[in-house]
Amino acid sequence: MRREANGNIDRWVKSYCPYCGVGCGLLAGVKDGAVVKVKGDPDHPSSLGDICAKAVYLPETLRTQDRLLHPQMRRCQDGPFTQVPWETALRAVARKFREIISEYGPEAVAFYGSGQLTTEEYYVANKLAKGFLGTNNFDTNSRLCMASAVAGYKRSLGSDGPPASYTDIDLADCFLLIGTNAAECHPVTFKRIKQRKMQDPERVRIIAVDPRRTETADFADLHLPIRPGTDIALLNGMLYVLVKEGLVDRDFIAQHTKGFSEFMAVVEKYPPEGAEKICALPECLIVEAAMIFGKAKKALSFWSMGVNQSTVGVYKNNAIHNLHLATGQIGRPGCGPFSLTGQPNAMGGREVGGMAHLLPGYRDITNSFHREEVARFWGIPAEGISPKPGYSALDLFEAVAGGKVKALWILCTNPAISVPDADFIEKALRRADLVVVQDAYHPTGTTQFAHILLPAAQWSEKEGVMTNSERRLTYMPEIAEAPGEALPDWKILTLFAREMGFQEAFPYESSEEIFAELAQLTQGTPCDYSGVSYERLKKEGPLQWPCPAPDHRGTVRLYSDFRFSTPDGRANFIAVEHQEPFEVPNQDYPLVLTTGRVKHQWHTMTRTGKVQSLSKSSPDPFLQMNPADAKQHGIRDADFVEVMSRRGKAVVQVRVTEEIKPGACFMPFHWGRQFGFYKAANNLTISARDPVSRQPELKACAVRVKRIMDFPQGDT
Ligand SMILES: Nc1nc2c(c(=O)[nH]1)N[C@H]1C(S)=C(S)[C@@H](COP(=O)(O)OP(=O)(O)OC[C@H]3O[C@@H](n4cnc5c(=O)[nH]c(N)nc54)[C@H](O)[C@@H]3O)O[C@H]1N2
Ligand SMILES: Nc1nc2c(c(=O)[nH]1)N[C@H]1C(S)=C(S)[C@@H](COP(=O)(O)OP(=O)(O)OC[C@H]3O[C@@H](n4cnc5c(=O)[nH]c(N)nc54)[C@H](O)[C@@H]3O)O[C@H]1N2
Ligand code: SF4
Ligand SMILES: [Mo]
Repeated sequence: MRREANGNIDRWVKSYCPYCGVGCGLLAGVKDGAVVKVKGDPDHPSSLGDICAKAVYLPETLRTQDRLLHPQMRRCQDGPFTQVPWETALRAVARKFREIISEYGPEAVAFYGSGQLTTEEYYVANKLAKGFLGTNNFDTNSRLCMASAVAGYKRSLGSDGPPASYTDIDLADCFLLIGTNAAECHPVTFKRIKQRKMQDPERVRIIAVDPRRTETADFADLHLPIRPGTDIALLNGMLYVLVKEGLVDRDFIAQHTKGFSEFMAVVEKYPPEGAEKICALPECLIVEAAMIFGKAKKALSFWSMGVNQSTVGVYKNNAIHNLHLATGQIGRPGCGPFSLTGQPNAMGGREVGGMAHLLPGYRDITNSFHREEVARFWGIPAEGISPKPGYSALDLFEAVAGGKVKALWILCTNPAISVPDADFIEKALRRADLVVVQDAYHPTGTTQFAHILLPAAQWSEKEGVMTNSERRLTYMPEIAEAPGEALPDWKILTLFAREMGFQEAFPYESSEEIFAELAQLTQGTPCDYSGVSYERLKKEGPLQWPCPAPDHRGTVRLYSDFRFSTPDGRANFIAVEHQEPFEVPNQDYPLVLTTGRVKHQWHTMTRTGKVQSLSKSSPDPFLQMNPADAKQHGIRDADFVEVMSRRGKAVVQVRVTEEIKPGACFMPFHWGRQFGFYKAANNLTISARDPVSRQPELKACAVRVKRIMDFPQGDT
């Protein structure tokens, strides 16, 4: 028998993966008080024991040389840091915040957070900013990630919230994977899709829509390599075919939706031969995709950044919903539109109202009734919450650069690397009077711009709750002690709130108290989890919202009565038209650059970058180019090239490959400037954004590529 490799583990503790929104359950193996091993938790209903490599190597990311262990301060952004006690650091931030607020008003201070905070941390930050400091300037990296999906759900279905569940994968016979490389970015969900396909390979069909032939597309029955940014033309084209072929569900449309005829007036403009031209895709593939989807008994659509990160990101979402509404593929087992959430708790962030235009419980800043409800709950006057939405992520950095926002507190995100147009972001950070960075590590791309550094406890060193893509809440325990003086983010925020004089509203001594408060505030809202408690999550395991009572078992599927969250219960068809990306290629910048991820790196690499086993498969950024484009530019495989956009430059090695569509090129964005100034994809990207969701177009900007060095061929 193989010796159990876990032989010398003292105990196994159930936890939750702090990487992607699949939200796998983990078992953390503890030895001498430290997490030394991670494996899948077979009892977790979202992952059934499965995990991916990133989670396996979590222990190596915990006690690294560059952990930020103590609060530190410095006079100016170029000076040396001095270690200071917690009280000194928080008092200094509070003093500066008070000064700025009294001179320029509360809108001159801001927080920029992350979908990797726990729900409790998110809630405290949000409550502090919106209810007590009087600024709605609390936005997060979700703006770069799920903002278009949130707005898309609201417009089409009346409320945010993915309607389906992972169990629907086991029942579906058609999968539309659009703008998602789930095989590399949501591997455990993708594996479940793969298993479903293998169970019934003849009947189950997978369609992948991506300008690149990714690992995901490679497994699909049908790959549609569209020109970047043309998803709406494709989806409208598919709808055109569905209508002509009589594959729409007229009863469903009549009983449960509205706006179909206005919508059809637009769809009429997209016969597949027209869509062919816009998408640069053979007409027959569009017809084939429509026929597969239309004939499916149960169709699920999954999407992520190829859809959301676009100047028409919201409309792309609406186009996906249109497809499901026209075919009645929603609310029943095995079907539905299902956005794949990027980060482990981007969903929780939405529940606490963690964006500049939202309030807890899927409430809106601009809705006076919502503001009153929340204000009453927080014990402040109704006018205590400003009716004006705060700055959304990119608008926030612009406000900092323009001197309108003077103090910026960044927590659990690394914008110097992850926000488009890195030059601009650095300029903005340099302009601020106060930059506070609360991270687990130092240096990072962003800590370099901090005046004050606050050391955060990270995964396994703090407790909290997170919600995954399928609306499932998992409790994450504190397993090991945080190193140095690092504190959980909720604790840091609570101490700061008290320093600002809000002791009564921030009495929290534990994360559990915060959760209980929030749970109560969700009562009667679409994301009602007033029936969830730490006690239940620990005893019964993860639960899916809505879960409105202590004896409620949670909800697998939304809209199973086909009553949508709109005032009249009908879902909205939304007529959407194709629009080109903001920056179209021309003679000077002839290629479209799209950016994204590789399998074994996580975002800005503060964690995965330190794991050799993960980094060796992708040690450096690269540029995928189609052979036709490469030839035209005199570029061969493995040459080094300079990639130029109107905003900046990157230098990378080229991979010449048929895997990417002619006219497009791809570069991963994980590498920030500290890995080498010109390794950063966000030197190139554009901050153009969707007018509704304010999400930036990280998937398309115009570039030119020039060979600067042959790949050394060697003597042999
Ligand atoms: N390994 C790994 N996994 C991750 C992450 C990570 O950093 N590393 N991050 C997590 C997070 S926060 C997120 S948001 C998700 C993101 O997960 P994904 O969205 O799957 O990842 P991306 O690589 O950003 O983009 C997906 C695909 O969109 C395609 N695409 C580009 N433009 C278009 C277009 O116009 N239309 C269509 N249809 N497709 C297009 C790209 O070619 C790319 O393959 O991954 C999560 N999981
Ligand atoms: N070009 C391009 N740019 C992109 C994208 C793209 O596709 N293309 N995708 C965008 C998307 S979808 C996303 S989600 C963003 C992600 O971008 P970021 O959020 O900037 O990336 P991360 O590396 O995940 O940053 C998390 C930070 O929090 C720290 N951290 C980890 N755990 C904790 C903790 O418990 N507490 C605290 N306080 N800190 C902690 C980490 O060390 C790290 O510095 O990138 C966006 N940027
Ligand atoms: S699939 Fe996502 S949630 Fe699951 S182990 Fe991998 S990174 Fe973690
Ligand atoms: Mo994301």
